[in-house]
Parts: sequence; C-alpha cells; structure tokens
Amino acid sequence: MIGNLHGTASRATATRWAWLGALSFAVATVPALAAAQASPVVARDAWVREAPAGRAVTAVFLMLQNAGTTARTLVSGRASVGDTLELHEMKRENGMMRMAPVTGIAIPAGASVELRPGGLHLMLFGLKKPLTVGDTVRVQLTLDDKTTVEVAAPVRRMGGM
Ligand SMILES: [Cu+2]
Repeated sequence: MIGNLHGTASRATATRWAWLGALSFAVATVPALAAAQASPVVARDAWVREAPAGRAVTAVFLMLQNAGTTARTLVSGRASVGDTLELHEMKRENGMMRMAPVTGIAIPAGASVELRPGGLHLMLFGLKKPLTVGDTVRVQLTLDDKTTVEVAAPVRRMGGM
C-alpha cells in the first residue's frame, strides 16, 4: 500500500508542475533530460538580446568552456522560447558582414569558445512574445557525444548586432 500511496503523491506532484508550466508564459520550461550525462563542457555568461513586440528573432551569446581532454562540437540546441535554435556565424561576403548557419561549433580540448555579437552566436526563431530585461531564457545545448549542457540566459538590452 505504501507503494501505491507514494505513486499517487508523485502523480499529484507531476500534475501540479504541469499546471505551473502551463501558467508560466514568459519562460516556458525545457523538459529536463533525466538521463543526461555530465559533460566536461560548460556554458556560462549567457545572455539573450532583448526582442521587442513583433520581433520573432533574437540571438543568444555565451561562453563555452571545455575542461575535458577531448575536443567536442556543439551540434544543436533548443530554448524555452522560440520554435527553433540555429548555430550561426558572421562572415564577410562581398564586403558585407552576413550571418549564416553552421553545422557545428568546435570547442577544442581545454579551451573556450566565445559566442558574441559580431561572431558566432545562437539564433532563436519563432518567438511568440517579446523578451524584455528581467526575463530569463533557458537554453539546452547538445554536443556531438550526445551530452547536453544547460544554461540560463538573462535578457539584455543591446543596440545593434
Ligand atoms: Cu544569426
């Protein structure tokens, strides 16, 4: 019987969290990966460029640090807002700086890679609501070895790209 009672309590808790999730509008939750492995790669100093009403696109910047002895590659990601997340770089084309998707961002062993305005960045598409200072976006990144890295990215105001 104790097992049954415990099961019921867990379901009730799960339902309550599901409701909280449905009610939170500024920051939707990224489902946690129960079996996520610890990665020697960490993400820090993350932030998201503020997105005014009507703007469905924004960029995420952060520092990726690989404390391991094996090079890793960031291959994909998702966020608590927006439909899709793409890995982007800025490159010069006919004298103009343009951004373009890349298939991966290499993080050499024992090194850091900075995603910053004017360089590599994460692009969020399909924003349904404005992002303003005070909001926080949760970002989950997947590496080439299938490990994931999670980071909270506060919204910051910023002039241009
Ligand atoms: Cu971009």
